[in-house]
Amino acid sequence: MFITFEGIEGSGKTTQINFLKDFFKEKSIKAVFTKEPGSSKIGGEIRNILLNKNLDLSPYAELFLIFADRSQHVEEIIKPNLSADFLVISDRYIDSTFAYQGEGRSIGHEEISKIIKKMNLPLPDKTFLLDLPVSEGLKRAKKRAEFDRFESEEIAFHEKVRNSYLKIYEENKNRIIKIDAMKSPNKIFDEIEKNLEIE
Ligand code: Z5A
Repeated sequence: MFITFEGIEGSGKTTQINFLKDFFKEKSIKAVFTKEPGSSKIGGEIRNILLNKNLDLSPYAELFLIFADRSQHVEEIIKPNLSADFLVISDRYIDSTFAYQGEGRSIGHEEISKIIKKMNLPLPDKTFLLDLPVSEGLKRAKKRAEFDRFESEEIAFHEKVRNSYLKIYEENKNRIIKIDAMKSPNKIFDEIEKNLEIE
């Protein structure tokens, strides 16, 4: 089973994934936790470029770096673990690309769909979308560290990303579980646990 977590910056993905790690440990459920960008060795190098706010990447340079990272991630980590019947949990995956590059950078949904099909990427079985207002997400992210290249974008960019996620949810309600990320971390995890459907 392949599960992904999605949402704007500061939506609480890392917090919930840490809860999930503890939950699985308690239940002795084996799972592989991974994230994008940057989980493979090559991906780590790509992540440094993608998040460097001193670099002025063009939209397509950014898009192809994201897909270069994803290709390594899928071939080295996701596919082998899914083939071995492990549960794989990724912090961000294809919905991030639709939201950030497709909508945020105005590349378009169709273009991105074509690349995903061509790459024959495994699709998630279930996705948790943590949704909250942009102002709150950025406030939370700001508390943590200096803003990276994405976080430094204008509010309008982040609003486009959030709206795109909401649209993707409307079109994929069979796969995506949307959770109000303004709730307390414990309440959010209760909803995740309820929707996991894992014995
Ligand atoms: N990107 C892309 O453009 N296209 C793609 O296809 C992919 C990625 C795959 C990776 O960033 C960047 O890559 C990302 C999009 C782009 N943009 N940015 N930036 P990253 O990996 O560095 O970070 P992130 O994925 O955006 O996550 P994040 O900013 O680290 O946030 P988070 O993991 O969702 O949140 P958190 O760390 O769990 O929580 C943030 C703070 O809020 C923290 O202080 C918590 O204690 C607090 N928190 C958490 N939950 C709550 C609740 N419920 N209430 C109150 N406070 C809370």
